[in-house]
Amino acid sequence: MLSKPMQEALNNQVKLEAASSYAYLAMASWSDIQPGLNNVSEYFFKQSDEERIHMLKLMRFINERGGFAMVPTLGQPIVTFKGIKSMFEEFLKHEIAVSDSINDLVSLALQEKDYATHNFLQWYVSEQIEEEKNARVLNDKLEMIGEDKSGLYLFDRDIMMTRQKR
Ligand code: OFO
Repeated sequence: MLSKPMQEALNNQVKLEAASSYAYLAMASWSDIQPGLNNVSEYFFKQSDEERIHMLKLMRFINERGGFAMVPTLGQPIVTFKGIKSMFEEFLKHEIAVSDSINDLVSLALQEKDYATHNFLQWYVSEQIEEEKNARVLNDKLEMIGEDKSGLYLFDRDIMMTRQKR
């Protein structure tokens, strides 16, 4: 059975995963209308779906453990970007915030001696290592490319491969 504070913290994480899904959906849509960024757009559509799965996994766990998973209210995410570079910076910033939040959940689980939740959260810990790394690698590549159009062409062409390796 989940304690009240644990349940509340997990529901906050549900909201954060939903907000991630929304944020990446906005990135997908913005990229979709930029010339030559079709694969970047596809990448974020997929990323958005993945975040929804993270949210669902949490909701099912909360209910399974005797809590009540609440569908959160969401605000509008950032929908337009100065450019591809600033969009990917937002992406990394967001993933770092999610990792911090997962870490806080893990320490709360330990504090509460809730080892079932602690065990469940390990999946998210590994997932965040992967997601943060991916976002960082993509930012590094964009940094390297700078204003080079052909570099950007290759970046878009190859971006889905960085997902397939996962
Ligand atoms: Fe849910 O993994 Fe990214 O945010």
